[in-house]
Amino acid sequence: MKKATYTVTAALPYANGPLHLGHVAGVYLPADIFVRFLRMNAHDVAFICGSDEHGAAITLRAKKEGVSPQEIVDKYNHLIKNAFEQFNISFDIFHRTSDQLHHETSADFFKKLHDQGKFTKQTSDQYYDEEFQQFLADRYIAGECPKCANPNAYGDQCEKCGSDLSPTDLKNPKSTLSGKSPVLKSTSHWYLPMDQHEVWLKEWIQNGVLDGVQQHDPKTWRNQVIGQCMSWINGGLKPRAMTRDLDWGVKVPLPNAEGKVLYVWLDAPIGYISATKQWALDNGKDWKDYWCKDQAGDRKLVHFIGKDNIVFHAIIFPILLKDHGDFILPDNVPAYEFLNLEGDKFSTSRNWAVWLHEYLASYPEKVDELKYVLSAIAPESKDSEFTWKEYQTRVNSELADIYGNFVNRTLVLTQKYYEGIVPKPLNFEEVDLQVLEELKEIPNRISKLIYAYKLRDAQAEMMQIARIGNKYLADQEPWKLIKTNPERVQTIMYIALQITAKLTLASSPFLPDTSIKLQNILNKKLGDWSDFLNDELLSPGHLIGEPMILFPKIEDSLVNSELERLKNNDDVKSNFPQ
Ligand code: B3M
Ligand code: ZN
Repeated sequence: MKKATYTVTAALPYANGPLHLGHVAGVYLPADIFVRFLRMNAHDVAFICGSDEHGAAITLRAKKEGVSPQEIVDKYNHLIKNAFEQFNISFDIFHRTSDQLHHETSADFFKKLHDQGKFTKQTSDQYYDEEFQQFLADRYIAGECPKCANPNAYGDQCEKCGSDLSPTDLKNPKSTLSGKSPVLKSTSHWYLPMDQHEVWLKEWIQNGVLDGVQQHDPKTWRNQVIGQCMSWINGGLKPRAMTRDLDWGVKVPLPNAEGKVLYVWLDAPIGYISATKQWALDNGKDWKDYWCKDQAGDRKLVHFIGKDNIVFHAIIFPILLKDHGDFILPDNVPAYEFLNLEGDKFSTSRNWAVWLHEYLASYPEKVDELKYVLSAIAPESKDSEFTWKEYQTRVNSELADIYGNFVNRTLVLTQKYYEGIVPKPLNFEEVDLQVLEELKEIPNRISKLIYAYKLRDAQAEMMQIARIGNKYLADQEPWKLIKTNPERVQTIMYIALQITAKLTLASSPFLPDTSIKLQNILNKKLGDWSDFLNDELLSPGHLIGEPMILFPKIEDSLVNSELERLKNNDDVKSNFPQ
């Protein structure tokens, strides 16, 4: 059977501030695990990301820092890109939407839709800040949310209840530039008549059917994603402006459109396409194989996102892709809930956050530890929480005491008894056969879970291999038998080494650095999921290397100093963006 092919995207982070652990746990790490697993299974995959460099998020940040938007995006594109590299997130490309290729790609996209009559032009009165001489859309305007009464809702969205808003929905609106009440002024924009798309969207989202053809299996979509989309659609979609009166962004490619740029949520998802184009150019590929119906075949487009981005990826972008006509639609939109921190929401304004680049600067050698903990607590189906205490417990009592302990014991005893040479097994006893049997099922369970986007359970299954190994050694006690029954020890150690090899292989998507370290020690390349079909990954006579401590214990002092740092941050207000 031909292997499915994939284009996997991870939400483009705004280049207006650093990434915190909430972003990592709920988008980038799961996407990376998914992609690493696909690659190990010989799926053709492109893993696409980049920074989102337009929109009010950027210009407001620039204003606050008193520098140009370009300086802001350069600074944070760099910071974010480096943090991803150091954290070993395996994007095929990390692009940026300020790039010329992106401007061209998104302007062409808009032009094609415009020329096909997919937009309607409307003139209306919109809020305007007289002092700053600027129209106030999106985050340029704030006021009370009509749905939940949050006094600080933005003109596009209430971050408290997640409602999708327009500036005119806000009660008591104020300009976020001047803080003053705005006036109304007439302006023209191009609107996407989303109301005209309700019928096919419903059928596509609920049943996975488009134009009478089954496109995806809706059972693989998360309930929250379908639920949120249906509640928007059933609430009635409204035409949404696809342009803005701003000078920072992709210029509207039409005559008489001076001072107008594309709405950031129109150009940002097209950023996935322009990033793919750049990657294809750099690697001698054809980007159309990854996006275009005629060439991509049944390639699966998968968007990893946070839950606040659902409407844009599961409703607006699919409308744009379908209207354009050339493109495939997403096969899945795995959206994550939010991660909290020490009993409170991550807050950039209060600096109540653990910043990825700061973590990496403090603990550059603890990349897999953080990956492990974040995957174990990932907010897959509901909000979850990161605490430093739990970080310590999971590293110490799971990674160190179970995983590390098992591997270390196996490697130390192999050196001690056999000078690093894999022993020849003699008689397999019932318990040995049982362990081998149990191990055979785990890779299939991991695969099923990953294809179903249940990465948290998949990682737990990987740890199950270490648990089985640990229990096996503890029950068999080779260190006691070595004097009285050395033949039996040969078999035990042979099995323990096979378990170690399987653990190394299964760890690769979740703990890639550790897996490489172990492959080096085992002196064996284990990067292909089909290696699981081989019962004997390490043959008798094969020479392995010296053991090392994989996961040093996390001291209380680390937990205490991190808690102290958070508390101090909370006292001294940060100047990071909202
Ligand atoms: N930059 C929003 C966010 O970071 C936005 C995602 C764009 S994905 C095309 O939440
Ligand atoms: Zn609200």
